[in-house]
Amino acid sequence: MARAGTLFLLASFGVIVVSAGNWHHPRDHPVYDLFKRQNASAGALPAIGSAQWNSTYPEDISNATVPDAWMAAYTTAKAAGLIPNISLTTVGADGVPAYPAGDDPNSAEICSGTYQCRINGTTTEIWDAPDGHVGLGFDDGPLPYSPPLCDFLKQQGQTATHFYIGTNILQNPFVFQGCMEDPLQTPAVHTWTHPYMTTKTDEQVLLELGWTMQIIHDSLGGRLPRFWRPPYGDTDTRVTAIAYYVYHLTTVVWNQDTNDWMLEDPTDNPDNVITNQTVITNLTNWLSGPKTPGLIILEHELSSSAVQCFIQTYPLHAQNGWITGSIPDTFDQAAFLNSWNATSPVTPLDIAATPPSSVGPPAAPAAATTAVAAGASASSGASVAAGASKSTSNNSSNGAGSIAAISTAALLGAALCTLVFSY
Ligand SMILES: *[C@@H]1O[C@H](CO)[C@@H](O)[C@H](O)[C@H]1NC(C)=O
Ligand SMILES: *[C@@H]1O[C@H](CO)[C@@H](O)[C@H](O)[C@H]1NC(C)=O
Ligand SMILES: *[C@@H]1O[C@H](CO)[C@@H](O)[C@H](O)[C@H]1NC(C)=O
Ligand SMILES: *[C@@H]1O[C@H](CO)[C@@H](O)[C@H](O)[C@H]1NC(C)=O
Ligand SMILES: *[C@@H]1O[C@H](CO)[C@@H](O)[C@H](O)[C@H]1NC(C)=O
Ligand SMILES: *[C@@H]1O[C@H](CO)[C@@H](O)[C@H](O)[C@H]1NC(C)=O
Ligand SMILES: *[C@@H]1O[C@H](CO)[C@@H](O)[C@H](O)[C@H]1NC(C)=O
Ligand SMILES: *[C@@H]1O[C@H](CO)[C@@H](O)[C@H](O)[C@H]1NC(C)=O
Ligand SMILES: *[C@@H]1O[C@H](CO)[C@@H](O)[C@H](O)[C@H]1NC(C)=O
Ligand SMILES: CC(=O)N[C@H]1CO[C@H](CO)[C@@H](O)[C@@H]1O
Repeated sequence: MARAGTLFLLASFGVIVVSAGNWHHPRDHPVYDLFKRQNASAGALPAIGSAQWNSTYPEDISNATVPDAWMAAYTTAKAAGLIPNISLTTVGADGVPAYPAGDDPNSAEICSGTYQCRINGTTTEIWDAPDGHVGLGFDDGPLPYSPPLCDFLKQQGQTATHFYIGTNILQNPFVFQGCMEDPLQTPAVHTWTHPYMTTKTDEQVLLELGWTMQIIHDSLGGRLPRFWRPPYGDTDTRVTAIAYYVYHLTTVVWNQDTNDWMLEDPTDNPDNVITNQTVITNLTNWLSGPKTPGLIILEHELSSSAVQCFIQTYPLHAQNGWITGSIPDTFDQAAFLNSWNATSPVTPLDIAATPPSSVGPPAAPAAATTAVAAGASASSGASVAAGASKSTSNNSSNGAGSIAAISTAALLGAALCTLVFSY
C-alpha cells in the first residue's frame, strides 16, 4: 500500500535515470540480432519501448475489459470446476488480507499463502528448493537498481529468475531488455500492479497476470513465462488455479524472507527501517545453514542496498557448496511455456492458449532447427520429465523427487487441460 505507492514513484524516476545512463546496448548493437533471430510469430510485434508498444497495454487495469481469448479459457476452466469459488479477502488495519469470519485460511479449500498454507495436488506450489539448491530470484524489477545486479549476474555466469512487475516493464523497457540480453536470466510474472491478489476478483486476477504475460511475450520474441510469484506471497486455491488453468503458470513462493524491501526508503517509512547488516546476517545464516530443504529466498531488485546485500553474500553460495540457479534451472524445467530457454527455438503461442505439451531441449546440439517441430508436435510431456539434466548437480537423485512431483503435476494438469480445452 504505502509500498505500492513508492514503487510507482521509483518507477517514474526510472525513465530519467536509465535514459541518462548508457548501460543498455544501443539499438543497433549486434546483440539485438539474437532476439530478432528468435522471434516467433513476431512479425507484428512493435519495437519495445516504442509508442506503439506502449499503447498495446491498458492505461488502467482496474477498469479494463478482459480480452475475449483469456476470458474464454477462464470460462472453460470455471465450467469444468477447476476454479474454486471462495470469498475475496479484505486488507485490514494490520495490513493483512483477511477472509470473512468463519472461513479458515489454512483449510485445504482456501489454503492461503499469506497464512503459510501450501497447495498440493495438480496446482502444486513451489516453496522449497531441492536439497542443496538455492532457487535464485529477485522481485519487483525492472528498476534503475537492476542494471548493476544484472551486470554482476552476467559476470558470474549465474542464472537467476526475475519476477517482473508489468508496469515496471512499461516504465523501464530498456532496463528489461538489457537484463534479458543475458540468456542466463529468465523473466517471470509478478503481476501488473503488485496487489494483494486474494483481494481481487477473478476478472482482476485475469488482467493482472495476463497483461504481464503479454508484455513479456511482446518484448522477448514471443516467449511466454512459466512461473509467477504472488506479491506478498498472497495467493490461495482460487488465485493459484486461475494462474495455472488459464495461463499455465506455476506459483513460486519462498521459504526464507530477507525483508530487504524495507531497505528501500527508510526516511519515508521510519517504522520499516532495517539495516544492511540485518539482511546480510540473515543471508549469511541461511547460506551457512542446513541444506534440507533447499532455499528459495525472497530478495528484491528494489534498491541499491538490497542488490548490494545479495552481491556481498554471493560468494557464500559456492563456498558452502550450494548449487545456485534460476527457478527453471533449479527444477530442471523449461524456462518458458513455448521454449526451453532464452536461446532455444520458440513455438508461437498466444496468452492463455494451450502450450505445446512438451518443451524440451533439442535432442542434440546440431538438431536445433528441427527441434522446434519436434517440440511442437510431441504428444506427451515425457521429454519435460526426462528433460536433459543440468550439469550443475553432482547428485542425480538430489531433487529428482521434487522434479518428478512437479512434472507429474504438470502432466496431470496438461492432461486435464487437454480434456478441458478440447471441447
Ligand atoms: C522477426 O520480426 C521482425 C519484425 O518484428 C522481422 O523483421 C524479422 O524478419 C523476424 N525474424 C524472423 C526470423 O522471423
Ligand atoms: C510509455 O508509457 C509510460 C507509462 O505510461 C510513459 O512513462 C512513457 O513515457 C511512455 N513511452 C512512450 C515512448 O510513449
Ligand atoms: C479508466 O479510468 C481511467 C482513469 O483512471 C480513464 O482515463 C479511462 O478512460 C477509463 N477507461 C475506461 C475503459 O473506462
Ligand atoms: C460463489 O459463492 C458466493 C457466496 O460465497 C455465492 O453468492 C455465489 O453464487 C457463488 N457463485 C457460484 C458461481 O457458485
Ligand atoms: C501440502 O504438503 C505439504 C508438505 O507435505 C504440507 O506441509 C501441507 O500441509 C500440505 N497442504 C495441505 C493443504 O494439505
Ligand atoms: C547499505 O548499503 C548500500 C549499498 O552498499 C549503501 O549505499 C548504504 O549506505 C548502506 N546503508 C547503511 C545504513 O550503511
Ligand atoms: C558435490 O559432491 C561433493 C562431495 O562428493 C561435495 O563436496 C560438493 O559440495 C558437491 N557439490 C555441490 C555443488 O553440491
Ligand atoms: C539452452 O538449452 C540448450 C539445450 O539444452 C543448451 O544447449 C543451451 O546452452 C541453453 N542456453 C542457455 C543460455 O542456457
Ligand atoms: C543425494 O541426494 C539425496 C536427496 O537429498 C540424498 O538422500 C542422498 O543421500 C544423496 N546422495 C549422495 C551420494 O550424496
Ligand atoms: C536466520 C536469521 O538470522 N534470522 C534473523 C533475521 O533477522 C531478524 C532481525 O530482523 C532476526 O530476528 C532473525 O533471527
